[in-house]
Amino acid sequence: DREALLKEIADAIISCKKDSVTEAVNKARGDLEASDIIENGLAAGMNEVGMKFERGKLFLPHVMMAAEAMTDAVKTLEEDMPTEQRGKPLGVVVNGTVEGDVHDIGKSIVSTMLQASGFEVYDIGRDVPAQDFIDKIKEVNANVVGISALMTTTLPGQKDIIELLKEAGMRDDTVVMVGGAPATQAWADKIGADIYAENASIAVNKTKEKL
Ligand code: HCB
Repeated sequence: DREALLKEIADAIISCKKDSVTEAVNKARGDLEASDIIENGLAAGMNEVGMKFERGKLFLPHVMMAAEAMTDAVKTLEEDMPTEQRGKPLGVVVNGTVEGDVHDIGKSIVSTMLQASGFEVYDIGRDVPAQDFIDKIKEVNANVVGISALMTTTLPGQKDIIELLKEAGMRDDTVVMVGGAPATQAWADKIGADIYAENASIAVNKTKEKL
């Protein structure tokens, strides 16, 4: 059943073995939605990996292997996601990870899910300087910016981008969404972001609501 399939996927991520992840994901592909597999299987496993790493039960090379397996699995699952075809996109989104931060798994999942839900998405990658966010928003005339940060040390990068948007006179025309493990609703309120997205489905729903 669904629970068993998802647990097998999460366990495979926790085992940090790419082959087990591929096998478990392929087993579930026909039966479960790609987004369900990503959020409740792969991401759930990755959360556990994070906790084990924090407790010193797993080491960085393991985390890297789990991350690589997860990235590959998400790429495969993207093929299964039906893109909601519409004449006009729901909105234009620039999504990236702040400067100094190479964590991009969660950010990329959010980009994929937004795209699959009918948004036009420009994923500008990871370790991106604040000014590059602004330049891209201007270039593609985006009305939403998604800003990911996974470390307490890089979290202030989200605030920097909001400040630059204000300076450029673009703040009122841009919905600002922040995400990443150390971000919270309280942090989002403090820096004046419009959306705090705890995960990719929330990111999609809240973005739809704001536009
Ligand atoms: Co990394 N790392 N890491 N790491 N890493 C964390 C983030 C720590 C919390 C682990 C720990 O020590 N407790 C920690 C940060 C501590 C802090 O806050 N200061 C940490 C550290 C310290 C580091 C290094 C410095 C380690 C080192 O080299 N000594 C180094 C960073 C180098 C750098 O960035 N300059 C590093 C490296 C790595 C990798 C490369 C091994 C790997 C990343 C691979 C990659 O991303 N391509 C990695 C990983 C995988 C993690 C953990 C284990 C998991 C992160 C993850 O992918 N989660 C993480 C532990 C944790 O987060 N608790 C650990 C799964 C995804 C699905 O969740 O939260 O990223 P997510 O995304 C969600 C959600 O936040 C939201 O939706 C997503 C989908 O549901 N969201 C958005 C995210 N972005 C959004 C954008 C939007 O627009 C909207 C919503």
